[in-house]
Amino acid sequence: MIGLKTRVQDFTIRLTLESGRTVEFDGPGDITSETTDAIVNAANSSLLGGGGVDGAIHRGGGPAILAECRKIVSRIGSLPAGQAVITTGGNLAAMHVLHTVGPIYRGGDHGEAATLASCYRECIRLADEHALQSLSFPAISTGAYGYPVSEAAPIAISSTLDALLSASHVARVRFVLFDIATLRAYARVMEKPKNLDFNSSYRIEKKSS
Ligand code: AR6
Repeated sequence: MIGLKTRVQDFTIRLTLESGRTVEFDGPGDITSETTDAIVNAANSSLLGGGGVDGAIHRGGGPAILAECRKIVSRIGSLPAGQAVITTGGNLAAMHVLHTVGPIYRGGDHGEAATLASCYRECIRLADEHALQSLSFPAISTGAYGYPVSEAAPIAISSTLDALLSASHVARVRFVLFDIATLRAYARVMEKPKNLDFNSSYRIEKKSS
């Protein structure tokens, strides 16, 4: 396991804000291998596990994550869509897991965009509250919950950039995208970043390979 924590993580595209904070887009990749302070789980309201990213995180992190989720459930009942909670990362390289529940896509006119944006904002706010400096996101809601990635990607990026502007500790956010199609959808947004709902200055680098 030595070396895991010091592994240099790669990026395909990197956006740097004036403040020096960075947003990296990388893939195809498995979020359970990330060495950021926290990784984000696309959970469901029961917090008791599932398939996709959720299954991979619980398998990789072991029973300590589920034990903490059960304690949270006994306190709050269930986690509403758009909110986030924090647990240990268990056996994962990341110290923490931020569990958030994305919206189930029902055509796009049921408040899905606002709920999805809230997931990204709440995760960054919670990470910041815990003085974490880095976190990695999957493409929340774009698997079992059916959100078209071409619609979800600009929301994920805009809400993340917005939340970063008011963060005190979080300085690095990674989007770890599981397959080529998802990575391409994010890359397409970054080809025309002026279309993003975001007005502060930034610079963009692309890996040359
Ligand atoms: N690393 C990064 N991304 C991944 C990984 C991984 N290891 N595995 C899948 N993805 P999903 P949702 C991608 O279905 O749509 C669960 O059962 C995947 O390709 O994991 O928010 C929960 O318990 C897709 O692009 O999450 C809920 O019931 C993205 O992650 C429900 O699914 C999200 O796919 C949540 O559905």
